[in-house]
Amino acid sequence: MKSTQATQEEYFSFLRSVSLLRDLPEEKLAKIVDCLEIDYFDKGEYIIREGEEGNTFFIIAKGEVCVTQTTEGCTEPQEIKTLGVGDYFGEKALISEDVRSANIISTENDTQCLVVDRDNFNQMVGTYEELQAYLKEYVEELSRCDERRNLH
Ligand code: WNU
Repeated sequence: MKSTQATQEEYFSFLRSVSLLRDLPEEKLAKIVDCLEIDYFDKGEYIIREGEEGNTFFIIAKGEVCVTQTTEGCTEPQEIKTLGVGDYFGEKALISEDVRSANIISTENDTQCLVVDRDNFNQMVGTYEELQAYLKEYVEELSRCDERRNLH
């Protein structure tokens, strides 16, 4: 990300406020700020599509998104939750080395996401064991949720 130092500092302190990244060392966080992309989405726009390949991890900096997923016996994907500022998504495809497992749709105009690509995600997570363990467990829990949802 190329931006003014003021903006860099804003993103730095924002990222520090994201619970997942709370304990990351200073230089790691600064590195993430350096390689961030910012993406903007309008209301109704798909940020992630279930079944597609994905190589990015997202942190919501502004706005709101909803998570929907194909459910057995339903013609339309079902809404499973909404996420807001400071929440993140897209880790599952990166960690499970699988396609996207749900849709992520912006529910507001001018939703802003900080986007981390796979290489930087791996550097952020890979060298930090607690974070890796936490996310891995969370992703396994999501798989169990998916199964349960489709078990009727
Ligand atoms: C769910 N099932 C599935 C969410 C975000 C982060 C964490 C929950 Cl740590 P992806 C689609 C994304 C997926 C997840 C997100 O959707 N997601 C879920 C579920 O019940 N995915 N399969 N709930 S919100 C959420 C925990 O980030 O990653 O790359 O793309 O598969």
